[in-house]
Amino acid sequence: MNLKYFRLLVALLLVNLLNAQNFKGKIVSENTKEALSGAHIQVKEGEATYTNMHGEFQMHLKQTGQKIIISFMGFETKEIQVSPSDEIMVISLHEAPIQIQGVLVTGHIKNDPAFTMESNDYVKKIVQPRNVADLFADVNGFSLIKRGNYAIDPSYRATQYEQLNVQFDGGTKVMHACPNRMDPITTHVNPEEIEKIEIIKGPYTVRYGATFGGVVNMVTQKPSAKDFGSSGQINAGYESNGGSMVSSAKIQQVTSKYDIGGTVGYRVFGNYKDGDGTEIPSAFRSLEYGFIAGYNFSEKQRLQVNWRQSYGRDVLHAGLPMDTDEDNSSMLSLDYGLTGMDGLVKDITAKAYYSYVDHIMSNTNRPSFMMTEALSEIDATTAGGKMEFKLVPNNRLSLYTGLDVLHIARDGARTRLVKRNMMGPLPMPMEFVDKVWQDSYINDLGVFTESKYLITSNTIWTAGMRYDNVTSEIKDPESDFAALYPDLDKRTEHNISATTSLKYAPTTEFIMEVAYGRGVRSANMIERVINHFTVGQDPFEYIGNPNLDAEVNNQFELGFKGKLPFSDTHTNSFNYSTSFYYSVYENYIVPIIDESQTRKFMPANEPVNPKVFRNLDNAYKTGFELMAGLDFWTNFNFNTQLAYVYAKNKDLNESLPLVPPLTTRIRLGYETEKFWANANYTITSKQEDIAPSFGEQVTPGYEVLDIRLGVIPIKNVSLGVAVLNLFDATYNNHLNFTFNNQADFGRVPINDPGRNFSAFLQYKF
Ligand SMILES: [Cu+2]
Repeated sequence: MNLKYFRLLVALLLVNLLNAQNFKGKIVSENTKEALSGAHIQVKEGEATYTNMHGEFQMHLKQTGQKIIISFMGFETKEIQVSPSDEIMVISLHEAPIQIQGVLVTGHIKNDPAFTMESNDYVKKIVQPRNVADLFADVNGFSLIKRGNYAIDPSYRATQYEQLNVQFDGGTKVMHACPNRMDPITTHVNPEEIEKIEIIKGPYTVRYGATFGGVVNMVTQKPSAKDFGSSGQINAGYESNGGSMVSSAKIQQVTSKYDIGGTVGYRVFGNYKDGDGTEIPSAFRSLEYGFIAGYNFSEKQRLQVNWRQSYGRDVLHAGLPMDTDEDNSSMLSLDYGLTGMDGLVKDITAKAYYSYVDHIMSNTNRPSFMMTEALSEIDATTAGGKMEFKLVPNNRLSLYTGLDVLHIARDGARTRLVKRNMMGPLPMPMEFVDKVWQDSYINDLGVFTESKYLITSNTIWTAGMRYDNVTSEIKDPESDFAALYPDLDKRTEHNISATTSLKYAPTTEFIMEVAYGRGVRSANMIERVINHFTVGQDPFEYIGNPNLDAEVNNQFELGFKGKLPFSDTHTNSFNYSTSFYYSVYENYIVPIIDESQTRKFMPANEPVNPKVFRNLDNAYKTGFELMAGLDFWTNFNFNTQLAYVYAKNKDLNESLPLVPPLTTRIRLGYETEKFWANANYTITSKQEDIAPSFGEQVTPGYEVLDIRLGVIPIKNVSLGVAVLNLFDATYNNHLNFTFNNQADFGRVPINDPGRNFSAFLQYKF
């Protein structure tokens, strides 16, 4: 480095030091006198900081009588005038009426699980119509498994489906009915309602249900104390590629005693075109509405009820053998919270929910319809709940203990009308009925205890353990399935999972974490009971295996994140975070070709031998995520992110399926209160580590540039415009399915959308 610059740097650092802190404070709860760590302190039009683990902070005041604003989640915001002083000023905050937010990540270092990550605040900076799964598209480590434009599943670090514990609002689940996953949990809520997405990167907590790979919690927007009175909003959006329209509205009334709110949304998506102008069958329509009401018995006690329904219609799935005629889902949830009690038990929270999905799909518009008309009518019921106690035996130790239950039941059949065989049309079509789910259920009863212990003032140790009692039964087996598994009976599994982690935060601007988690997942219903259906990415028939052992993930992780401010105001800083992980799997569940079995449906078709789900023992996964960013010139930010996964199935000597390629994201943004703009450049590398036994092929790399602008032209109105895939690149992600049973396409991967202009308008009142 040039000596002149070095001197300048030293001088700058010295100026920072000379500008030393002249105000010290401590933030405590008015009620409990407990120190509050992570509270935000902002000098009006100036510096901002957070309290450390003792609730303490210090800052520099430029003059006497400056106003500071102190805010902390769960407490009322306080504004006071302060002056430079040598004394530590103790400031108490008044607790806000409790709110059941269903959030896992609060920003309180002492309470949050290890290795958490939060997505952006979607509600504030919304610029384009979205699917829920699109919300994951720009989150480091996430990829999308696409079968078209509707049935999109998130994949995190090559972990997907039931390997991820995907939920709403801290525990509510809606399980899909369709064996082809045409209706994953992400399709049952209006994406404009999602406020943020929280991620726990591995099985590092036992409090939110059995977790194999990680927890994904989608937090929906709820009425809060911030918006007392009546308010609402209307949203409308348009996308040029497909001529798609979305519209939604929301109204709410909030008082200190109760709050009620209602939402409704309607979406019509057309078939999109890829970069070459080829139209991809992917259109759909959907309607959603929801209702939420809360009642505060006191400042410490609240009950909340949430009801929502969603209806999908005429959904085209380019990568699946059929299309959705109808998909209807209903969900009811109840949440109760009692907080801030005196004595050993501090908080009690309880949750109960019920959801029902019915699904109708057919092959009416597909080539196979000529031979056989197929119509499936299937349903899924999910019910569950949770009760948790927070115990605080002393001021160093917190214990969370409780139980949760999850019940999943599915039934339904496929009706086939065979019109032709190899000899030609049949004089008399023949009808068959195939049991899709064979009237099955899986019940999971879990008990858990997790402790958080403050070893030193800046080191937190977490340890947790849970036991899951999983019972399953196939109540109405097809005769050939019963013949294959003669001992079919009710089955009980006992799963033990555990975690331990250390969090070290020497300053408020640096955290280092190390964690181990053992996550256990009993086989899902497809893996257990599917009977000669094509449910994979390949043309194989699949046969379930009700005797599968539970899959185990032993995951180790090391990571740190921090911030280096380089200006007085803390608005300019260098941010960084990184995580490295290694997973050793036991009893990994993989479908394997079974030469002792033969195809049941359309026996003339290839391949002749179906796949049967089996446990394998030699598989592992490793990878990392890196992020480095600069906040500069007050309103600018520059960010670069890298995510890499390597997974190996040593038994088959190939990669595990659905492993995303190395992904690099580069983002430049400008942000003020009234205007924001950003450019996202995503470089996805070629993927050569593939799973040929899964029907995978090498996927070339590609680069995509998206540009988004948002503006608040007048009060209460925000307008967003975006150009996605500006260069109109023709590409497909490695995790996209291939076209399936489509007249105009062979078995090649589905291309992603080409250039797409979009606009989004929001009016608040
Ligand atoms: Cu379906």
